[in-house]
Amino acid sequence: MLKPRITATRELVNLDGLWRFAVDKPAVPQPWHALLDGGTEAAVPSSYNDLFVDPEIRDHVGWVWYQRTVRVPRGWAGDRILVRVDAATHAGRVYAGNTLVAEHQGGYTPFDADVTDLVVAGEEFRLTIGVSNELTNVTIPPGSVTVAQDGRRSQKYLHDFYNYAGLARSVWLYSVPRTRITDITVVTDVDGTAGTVDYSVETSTAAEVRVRLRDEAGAVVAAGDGANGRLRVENAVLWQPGAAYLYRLEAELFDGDVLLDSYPLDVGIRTVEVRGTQFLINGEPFYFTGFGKHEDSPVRGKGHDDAYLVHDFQLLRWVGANSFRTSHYPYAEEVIEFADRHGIVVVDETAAVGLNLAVTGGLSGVGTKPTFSPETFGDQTQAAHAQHIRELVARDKNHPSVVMWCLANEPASHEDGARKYFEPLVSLTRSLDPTRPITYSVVMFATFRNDKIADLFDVLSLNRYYGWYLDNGDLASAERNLEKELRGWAERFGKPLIMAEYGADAMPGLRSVWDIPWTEDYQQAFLAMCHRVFDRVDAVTGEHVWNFADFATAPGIHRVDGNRKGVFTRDRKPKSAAHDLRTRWKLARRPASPRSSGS
Ligand code: GCB
Repeated sequence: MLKPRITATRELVNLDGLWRFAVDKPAVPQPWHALLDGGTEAAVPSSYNDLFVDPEIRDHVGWVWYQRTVRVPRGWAGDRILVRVDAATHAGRVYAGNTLVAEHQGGYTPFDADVTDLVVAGEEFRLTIGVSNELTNVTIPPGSVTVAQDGRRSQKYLHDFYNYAGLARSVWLYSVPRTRITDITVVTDVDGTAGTVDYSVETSTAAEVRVRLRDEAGAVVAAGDGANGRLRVENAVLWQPGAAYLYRLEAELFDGDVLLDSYPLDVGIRTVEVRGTQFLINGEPFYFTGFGKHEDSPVRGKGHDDAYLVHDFQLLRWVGANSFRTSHYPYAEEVIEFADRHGIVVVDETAAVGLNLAVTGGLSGVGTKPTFSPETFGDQTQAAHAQHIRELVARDKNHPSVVMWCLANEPASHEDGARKYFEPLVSLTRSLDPTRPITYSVVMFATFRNDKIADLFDVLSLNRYYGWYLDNGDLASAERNLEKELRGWAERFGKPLIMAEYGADAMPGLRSVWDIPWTEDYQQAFLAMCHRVFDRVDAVTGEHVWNFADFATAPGIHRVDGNRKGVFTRDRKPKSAAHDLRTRWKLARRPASPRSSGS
């Protein structure tokens, strides 16, 4: 799926700003039939929840409405005109005037509404977007709505981060030519000192395709004719972690000498491969340092914000992180593009968090119902999950920073039914993208003995909390148990292990000379303990601390104004642990530089 861009043949209008806003009231006439007139306005992009002080808006379950008037540029007559919604969390409906033009399920991938036949170049139209935050057993992520005795509806879900909703990313109006490029796929490889770029250009109607590849100085280094082909770049500059280099593929569509459409795509030439217990980028062992993150900030919730984007990447570099995981949903495409340009490696995760009813049983790991069954998460959930994977791969397949797909966070991979559920999703992902390894984040209830799906994946990403949820306050036992478990996974599967989550909550300023959970000192001692273990187990090929920053959670007795496992506070101030990580990852340069490893 191509991101809307301004080119010689395409134009783009950004629709961000203040939109009229209302929560759905079933008794009131359908809001797209008239102007919303309640006087409430909401910022786009932003989650709506924390913008207002009214709990009826914050805790509303169901549809909300955003509306604004849009003028179509007068030069667009004859083009196709589309509205692109970068994200409507978790379901969206788009109306041009009174007409429904698009519906979409899934809160973190973009969708288009074609409004060509409903709008006129040079004139205005009323654009209304409905957004629903409801999660059910057939949505990704899943959840359920409960109705209290007094009729209040509340949303339950199986993950701790707050269920922010709304138009959290940009909305665009854009034009494309009638005969146009509809998609481009590139796959890169390295051949000695040369790089190769296999390209495939899809078009709405058959027409002549020409492509050129330019280096960063703008010089043409390769060119080709036809919708598919291979470009060869002698002495290629590779895209490397920490040293991004992007070529630009210019795809053009011609009718004789007449240019019909043109689209530029940034291309990083690099390879990714799993060999034994190593993760190789450009043939070199790569050791992941970094975090599981969240799109989360005060007031905006999950709203994309370029200032936080720049600052977060500054902090990643400052602390010596070379990578992050998009826990627990695909992030804004701007984030991935930024990673492409700045050489940060990304593990790209779907929004499938909470496919695990075992968590309802607390630490016992036994839920009241099986996770995978027709009554709980069955064929319809799996179909929604498959659609998410298709949309994620369609959006992010050309990004060099994305080195691996993570299909789910902490599914009940130890339960019967997990294999039947995941096997087709693994095959689907491999058929959509045969080039990238795949992983899933393994919940603590799934051990190297009882897990039912680990052999299907290339890399095992372990979420482990020895010293926090287990062995709390007893780091000596935690150290023994963590090492025993990591060795068990390494011996049974012989695959690379990434510690995808390890972390301890810490309240900034709370200090102790003893191992007292919730202090900054304990968070430091906890991380030091984990690092000693990782350095003893060769199969560990990366460490992603949980979490980059404190983040908002659903209300609950286990959280003090949010999840405090951040190494930075929610407003991005370092806790003491941040300095320790910096010493380990950046100043000591161990083990951030590649290690050679056996099993
Ligand atoms: C986990 C989850 C993550 C939570 C974390 C915690 O295992 O994957 O979403 O935030 O634990 O802090 O409990």
